[in-house]
Amino acid sequence: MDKGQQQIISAFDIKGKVAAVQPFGNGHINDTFRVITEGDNTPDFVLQRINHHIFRDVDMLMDNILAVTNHIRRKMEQQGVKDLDRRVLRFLPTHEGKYYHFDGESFWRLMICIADSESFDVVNAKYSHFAGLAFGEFQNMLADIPVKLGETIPNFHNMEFRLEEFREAVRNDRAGRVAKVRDLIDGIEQRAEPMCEGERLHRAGLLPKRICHCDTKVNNILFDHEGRVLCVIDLDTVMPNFIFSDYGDFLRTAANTAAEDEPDLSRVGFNMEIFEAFTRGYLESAHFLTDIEIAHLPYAAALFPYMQTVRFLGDYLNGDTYYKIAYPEHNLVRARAQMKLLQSVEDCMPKMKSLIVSIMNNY
Ligand code: ADP
Ligand code: GN1
Ligand code: MG
Repeated sequence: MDKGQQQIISAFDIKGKVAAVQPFGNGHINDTFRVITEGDNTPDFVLQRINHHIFRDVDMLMDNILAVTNHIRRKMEQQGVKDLDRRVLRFLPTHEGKYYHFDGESFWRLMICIADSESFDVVNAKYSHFAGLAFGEFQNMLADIPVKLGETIPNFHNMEFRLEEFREAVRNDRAGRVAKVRDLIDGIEQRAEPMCEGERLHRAGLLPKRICHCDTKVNNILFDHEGRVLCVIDLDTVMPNFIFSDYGDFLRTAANTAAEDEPDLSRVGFNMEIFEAFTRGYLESAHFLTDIEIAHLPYAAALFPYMQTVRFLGDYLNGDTYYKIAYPEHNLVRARAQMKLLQSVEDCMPKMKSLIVSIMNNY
């Protein structure tokens, strides 16, 4: 542990002595560390450097997260849930009573590390079913949050906006990379109109925005050792959105037969067993869904690999300014893998539609 980290941690109101600080997790946005404490009486902590180039209003960000975690904790208390510090994130205040510490350069936050938990980049059907239940329940609990949450990243999952941003990246060609990705740009443009269906339905008053997590990557859930969901984490993007966000982004990550950035495209595909298990769980717990929302779930399964192709390729064209990359062509490899996943989802469209009809008929 270096002196800088020690100073940052000492800004927070915690008991116990720190034994070590280690890098933690596979997130693309924040820098995350596990803070290991001495002895068994103090929990370990998770220290995060907030990416304030992406989350520009850190006060709004932390106010949102505190509102969300307090609301969920109250609901769970009413339901008699035990072990609350493993079921909902708990952030620690600084000695000044704030929920982040600014060290002159970066913003830091500290939360309790959820003990005996696991996070995965790959899950089986059983875990996916529990994840479906958990995200339906998460949206359910937040439906009556009494405060208006801010949009921590404006237009985050607005497909029309993401396409405008992408077209600007193509026009500017800042990194001189457009010529070698023409095939991908064409694939994006061919699908642009149908992929903006969500925004059109919303303007026509047919599709509501509800409080969603908006980053339901499978590694943003912590499971216990039996595969049950303990806690939904990474709450930076909780905001009003179409439920498609939470449904689609989980499938984008969990139902992919390969990694998000798999270079061998023959390994990338859409796993219908995971699709079915997650969809069953989600439909079991998300009782509030309208017929239009349910009918568009297969659209949502396609929308997220599509949106992610647009976002990864856009970042590649801009010279890799948004996502952390591990090697120079990483964003292009990610974009190609997401396009391949999208093609595979498109092939499964008829099967997905009939499966959803049959699940709904059996309720
Ligand atoms: P990012 O926005 O960069 O994805 P996350 O908040 O998702 O950051 O944290 C990155 C990883 O750290 C998670 O995928 C998870 O493995 C681990 N992690 C984060 N918070 C906790 C926590 N409170 N308890 C246990 N593990 C955590
Ligand atoms: C980012 O923070 P992380 O790694 O869970 C991104 C998501 C993308 C995802 C792609 C704030 O998620 O929107 O879908 O990478 N988060 C933000 O893997 O942009
Ligand atoms: Mg994350």
